[in-house]
Amino acid sequence: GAGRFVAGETIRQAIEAVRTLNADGRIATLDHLGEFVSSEAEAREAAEMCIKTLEAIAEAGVNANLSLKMTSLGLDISKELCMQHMRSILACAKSRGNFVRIDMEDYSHCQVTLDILRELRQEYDNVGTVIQAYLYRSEQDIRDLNDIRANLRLVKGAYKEPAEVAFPDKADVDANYKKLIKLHLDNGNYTAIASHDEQIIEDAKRYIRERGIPGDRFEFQMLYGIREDLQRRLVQEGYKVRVYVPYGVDWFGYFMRRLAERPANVWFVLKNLFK
Ligand code: FMN
Repeated sequence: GAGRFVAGETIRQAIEAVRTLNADGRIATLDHLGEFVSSEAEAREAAEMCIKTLEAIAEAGVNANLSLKMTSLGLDISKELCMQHMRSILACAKSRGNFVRIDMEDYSHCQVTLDILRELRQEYDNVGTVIQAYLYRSEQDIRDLNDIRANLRLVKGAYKEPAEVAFPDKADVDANYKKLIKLHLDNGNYTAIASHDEQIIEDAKRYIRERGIPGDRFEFQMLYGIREDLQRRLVQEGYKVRVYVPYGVDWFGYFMRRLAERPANVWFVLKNLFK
């Protein structure tokens, strides 16, 4: 087993992890790991896994939606191929009354991701994506996405990006993050605040309280196994908390990014890699 940060390798194990979260009031988003797709056949398999996951969620009756990475659906092979897979996945989600979040990957995929979101939103309303506060362009993107009332997860950003496109200083990322949360909330659009940073979370809570923003307009999100104390505390305070639950055999990339974020995670990564 992959251990503390990954919910298991099978859909069944992932659903069990969601059940446990649901039991104490947390909801979930399931992500079938698999980023390194090089063939059309692998992309099709990944799309089928997304559909199986949506069906398993519906059959189990658990409270979870789906997160996915479009590079795993063949985005680097062809945009059209990826869009076809997205349409099948969204049709399945729609028939099950569920929602799909497109994770944001590195900067080279940012524009095409937003283009695809726009196109898909003409046919489906149950899809959203992610905006990264470390990118200079993100404020304008949020303003532009207001015309489709985009449902966005806002994050700091996890990839290594050059100073040409992203704030190099953490303080600037944090300040921009707080600003973007307020901007998207003020526009009246659904805002998922995905962070383990208590300073960011407290700032968002204060703003939400001051403005009287209704509870059906936002949620907090955290990664499976990280800051469980904070996850539970927010639930106790009455906030909606969604936990990102990765599962599957291809979890190496997931661990490597946790490591890149915080070198102190190295022992967890090593322990989990060789367990
Ligand atoms: N980072 C991305 O670049 N793209 C994503 O799609 C993305 N999704 C995330 C989903 C969740 C639920 C969380 C908690 C984080 C996600 N991140 C994503 C990672 C954040 O950008 C960030 O690297 C990480 O949360 C550490 O920052 P923090 O101190 O705000 O938690």
